[in-house]
Amino acid sequence: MAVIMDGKALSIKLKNALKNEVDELKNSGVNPCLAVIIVGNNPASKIYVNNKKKSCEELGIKSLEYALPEETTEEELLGIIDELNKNEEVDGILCQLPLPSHICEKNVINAISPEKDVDAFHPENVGHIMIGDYTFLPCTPAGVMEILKEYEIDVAGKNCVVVGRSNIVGKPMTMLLLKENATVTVCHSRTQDLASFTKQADVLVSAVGKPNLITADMVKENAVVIDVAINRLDSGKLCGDVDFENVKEKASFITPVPGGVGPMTIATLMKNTVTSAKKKVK
Ligand code: BQF
Repeated sequence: MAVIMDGKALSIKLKNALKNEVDELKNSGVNPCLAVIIVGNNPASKIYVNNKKKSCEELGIKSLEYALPEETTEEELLGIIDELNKNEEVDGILCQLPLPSHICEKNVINAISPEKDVDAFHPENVGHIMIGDYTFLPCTPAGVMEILKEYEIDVAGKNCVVVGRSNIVGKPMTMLLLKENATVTVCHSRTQDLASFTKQADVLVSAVGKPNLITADMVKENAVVIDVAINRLDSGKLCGDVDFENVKEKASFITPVPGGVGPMTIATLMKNTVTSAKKKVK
């Protein structure tokens, strides 16, 4: 039976430490501020944006919410981003993804000033992550690395398998594991015989979005299993990619959904916002 890795508890611990940093910043006259833009009515996006606002409140970070209607044009959105780029009060800017299909995500990501890009999606920040010298951490992958650190799991020399190759999770996850000297294999929708790879994994990270994609027969005995996905079942319940009930009997460590990686994504976002605000201290 695996140790269940409590991302929720760790996120609270990290946010408590960040709260002290926010208090210190305020004492030196700097008020951290995060601007969150949401376009349209995607119900999951609304929940995520609320989670971000709530964490800002807990830490004493000011949050500005721009809830824009579905019909917002790309031009209007880019105009708001431009204003926020110029607004010296604002330390971090994020635009909640996905965007409605008439807006080009690439144009939006490229419009956010790299200095305020707390999601680390701008190509300039992606480049920094690739080189391994960066200020803004990629939120979800950095959250995963914090969980591994908390449970004293050293990935150096281990076989790590990342399932999923998105720009948001899979690719930056690969870079962070590589930085810590793991041997990393990336699997994706076109991988032939996924199980032949996952069975070799000492550390398995799944970021796909398919319930029960990872079953117990695909997992090596005593593997560390990190479930990054958030799937909403018809029942309304959340689950990840991993068949948790069966895999937990075989793994040595496993993250639950909810309460695993998700809260750590938000904690990293708060950390990036504080990092950005710190640049203002004279
Ligand atoms: C939890 C996200 C897919 C696509 C876009 C806590 C979050 C989720 C779960 C959360 C996510 C997922 C976010 C839990 C932000 C993580 O208790 O398990 C927090 O708010 N997340 C996002 O902003 O965009 C996404 C997943």
